[in-house]
Amino acid sequence: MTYTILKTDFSDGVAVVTLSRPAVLNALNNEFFVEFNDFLDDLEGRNDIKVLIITGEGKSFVAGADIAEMSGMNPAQALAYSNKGQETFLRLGKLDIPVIAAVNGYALGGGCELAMACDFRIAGKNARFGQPELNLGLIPGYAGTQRLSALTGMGNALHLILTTEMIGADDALRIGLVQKVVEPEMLMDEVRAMAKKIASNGSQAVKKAKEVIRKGYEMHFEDACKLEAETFSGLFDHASTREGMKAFLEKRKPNW
Ligand code: CO8
Repeated sequence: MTYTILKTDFSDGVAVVTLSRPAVLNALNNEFFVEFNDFLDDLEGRNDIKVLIITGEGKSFVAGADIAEMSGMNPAQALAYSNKGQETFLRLGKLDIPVIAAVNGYALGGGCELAMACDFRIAGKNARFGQPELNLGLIPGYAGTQRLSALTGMGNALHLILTTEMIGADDALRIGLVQKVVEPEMLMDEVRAMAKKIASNGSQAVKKAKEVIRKGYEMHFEDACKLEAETFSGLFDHASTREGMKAFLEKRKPNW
């Protein structure tokens, strides 16, 4: 499929999608959501891809929703746009493969929200995070109020959203917004290596681990533990589980 805003690359079981509107620091517009949903439809139809990486072109991951496009909206249009963004970002958590944000620069507003919707985030040292919506008389609209609290705690969410302070990668790491900080020029190599490591595991177990962590997070603890035990035991029906344990005992690499 050809896109105008997205650049895609598929190799070694890993898909990389690069947002490319560098003239506006990859700001998210309506066209992005159309293309990105098409891309996700395409991805859901493939079984050769084990991990998705999302990144941005140039000096920005994503500098937020496109303010020029948003400025002309009335409340009904803004509601539809917020809903569209929330639904799209929710799809990332529901994908059965892991999604990694490779944050290469500004991740602001909707860009920080996109990164937070991924399963985890790896940042270049030069990355900058923030929710500057209050500067525009707005609040976050792609679930940033909720995901920032969930990932970093309510105090950090209130602090970042109310002050609109932009933080660097090391501070993002300190509050748990990102999981690892790397040299900017090594970002894609490191994230690809991480993705390949994930892809080298039994794909059924990778999918189930994501599913149980994601679903369990929304559940009562004891119900989530039950889900874990059921899923754990269900894997014993899979040849790949038998192979994983057999390979260990035979001191060789599993042949999934
Ligand atoms: N939207 C549109 N254009 C943008 C955006 C954006 N979010 N960010 C940058 N640009 C444009 C600039 O206008 C500029 O265009 P031009 O060259 O034509 O003047 C170009 O990108 C380059 O930007 P700068 O010259 O400003 O670059 P700097 O390096 O000086 O500054 C910053 C970089 C600090 C990132 C700065 O561009 C900035 O502050 N950008 C806006 C950040 C922001 O406020 N983001 C939040 C937007 S609101 C949002 O995301 C809400 C999400 C929920 C929506 C819910 C649905 C309704």
